[in-house]
Amino acid sequence: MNFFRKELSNDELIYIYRNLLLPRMIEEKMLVLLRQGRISKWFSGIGQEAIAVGSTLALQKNEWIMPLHRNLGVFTSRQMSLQKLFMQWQGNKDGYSKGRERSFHFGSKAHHICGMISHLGPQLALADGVALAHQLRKEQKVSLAYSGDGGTSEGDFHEALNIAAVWDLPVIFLIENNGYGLSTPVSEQYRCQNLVDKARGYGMEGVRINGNNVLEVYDTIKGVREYCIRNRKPYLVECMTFRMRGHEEASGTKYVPQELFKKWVQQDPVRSFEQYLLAEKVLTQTEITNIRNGFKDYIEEELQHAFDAQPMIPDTAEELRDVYAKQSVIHSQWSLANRVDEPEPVTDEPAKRFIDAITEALKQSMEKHTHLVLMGQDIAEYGGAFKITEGFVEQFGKERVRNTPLCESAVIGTALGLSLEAFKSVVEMQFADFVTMGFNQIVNNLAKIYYRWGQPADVVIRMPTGGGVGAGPFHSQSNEAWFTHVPGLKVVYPSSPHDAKGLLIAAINDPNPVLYFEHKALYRSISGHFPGQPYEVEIGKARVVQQGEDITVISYGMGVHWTLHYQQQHPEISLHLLDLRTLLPLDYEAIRKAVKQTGKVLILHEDTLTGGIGAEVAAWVGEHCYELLDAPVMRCASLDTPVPFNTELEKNFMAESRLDECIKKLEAY
Ligand SMILES: Cc1ncc(C[n+]2csc(CCOP(=O)(O)OP(=O)(O)O)c2C)c(N)n1
Repeated sequence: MNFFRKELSNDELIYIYRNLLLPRMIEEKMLVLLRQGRISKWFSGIGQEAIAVGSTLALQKNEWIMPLHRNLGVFTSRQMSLQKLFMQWQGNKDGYSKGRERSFHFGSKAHHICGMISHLGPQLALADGVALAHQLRKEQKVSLAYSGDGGTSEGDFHEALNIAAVWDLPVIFLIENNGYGLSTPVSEQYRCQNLVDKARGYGMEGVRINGNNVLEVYDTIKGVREYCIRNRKPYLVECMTFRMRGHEEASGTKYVPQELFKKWVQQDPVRSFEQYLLAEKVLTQTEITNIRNGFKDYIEEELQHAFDAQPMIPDTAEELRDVYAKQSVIHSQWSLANRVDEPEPVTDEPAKRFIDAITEALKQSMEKHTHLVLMGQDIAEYGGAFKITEGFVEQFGKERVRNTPLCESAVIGTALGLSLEAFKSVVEMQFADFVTMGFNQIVNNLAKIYYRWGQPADVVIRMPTGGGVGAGPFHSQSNEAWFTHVPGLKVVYPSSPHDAKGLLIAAINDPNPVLYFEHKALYRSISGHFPGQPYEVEIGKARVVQQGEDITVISYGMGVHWTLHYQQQHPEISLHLLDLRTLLPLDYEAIRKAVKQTGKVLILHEDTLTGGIGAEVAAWVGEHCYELLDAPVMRCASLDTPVPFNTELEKNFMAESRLDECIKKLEAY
């Protein structure tokens, strides 16, 4: 292997060598511990260390890296505490994830390392978000994301590279091509000759290098970093390497031809560099032995601290508390000062529509938070599919009101990346139905990141939802229940203009990921009075819409309007109506009070019956309010079918068509 030291001094070469050697020696120790059953699982990076080490050393310490499962060298080159790393791998409370995450699935804000999730691909777009933050702040910085050769087949790889190219983001995408994705050879993974050929298709530059040569990696990434900053562009680097051990230790290497091991052992990154340093007389054999012995002692010492760590004592309250990030002090002061629980009739102003409330909340939030970015398809000059952001580009500029390519997953990932750099964002789904394309980012990345390693996901996803407009199965769904099952998310669903404004402002102020459902059929069909100044409606608080004596209806969204309409048509019955407003977390206190009011409960929603949020509320009422009930809890929901297109079929589908029947049944008890 040919090494070119260029301007590097002897001390710098030794520094690189030490960084390269440490992860190798840690791993060798880990393999022993694994055989002794003292750690559970290990993904080996032996043979690939030059990539993680060379690229990390080429970056500034405050530039974000999105490493994967074979990148121990990233963590050690950022000088993370070794005993804490060991505790992390043992699942100890004092590791980097309080024992909540395994192997390399953790991050550290202090070290600018973003924790991967198991799913391969989603981390790439987070690098886009970080780079966008740098671009908006005009900082001379890059972000760096890794992918394996297998990971390049994921749609997320395509989406992330495409966004970075279209938005001119300074991101280094680095592929570690080690020949296999678990047992799948690259011949069954892609058809282009080299993976770097893909760069051209995205309109970016790329280079293919020897990933086992630490100086080549270091020098290339240094140069690429300067290119990305100077030209404000992304870059693709393909590092050729080889995985010397199994995918993970238990899975073996039977499927790999022996000749490949023989070939690549000659290219070992640590041994080759060591030989080069000896030949160049940068180090003597004795000095190398001394360095190795020093590391050996260091590893043993740190390991002993980890072994001495206290055993885990689960604390349920702490576990539950750490699912959500707390509001910052400034925000919560602001929120309290501007909290309006009930609509205040404003007589000197005309009533405004539901859609105007959303626009107003967005506009006032954009004015308040100068680091808030809006992203979505056609939301800039066009104003969005429903014209909610019309005129925003003129007021806030295209940098903060961003049209996106069609790639929901990468846009949500970008939003999370922005949040790593303390930006807020609101992502508009053109229709709530299309959230399926970004589902993984929401339920696995956004929802879990705070619990896993304490990083908030300060993102709101706007979800134009619901049917009743003859739009068929893919523009009419109610999919809120998909998300109410996911710890870490908040789900809000206003039914009035007042709540639409207050809940959206609260969602944007909240540092947690919030799904904000806005019913399309309410946009222009209902109006109401609400304060002109910014205010919050507290997330997690239901509201009694009307007092009644005969039957309690617990509902939200369109169901609230169906109930009010029904009440108008049936003055002979007195309905007590509770609007949940927030579906996660639920307001159990308000539910209990509402149950107590009449003893007869009907839960009404537009969503389909089976597994809807109504099922959860019914179960809770049955379990906790049994003695308050005079009849079984009933649910009125839409049919368990997709939403049909034909207007008559759709009417028949909707819960409203069975409301009278349900109320009569309950009344008869
Ligand atoms: C989305 C997704 N599908 C499947 C897996 C299971 N899996 C874990 S690692 C792996 C192979 C990855 O290969 P590659 O991207 O080349 O990285 P390498 O392990 O070789 O470093 C697979 C299939 C996963 N983690 N994520």
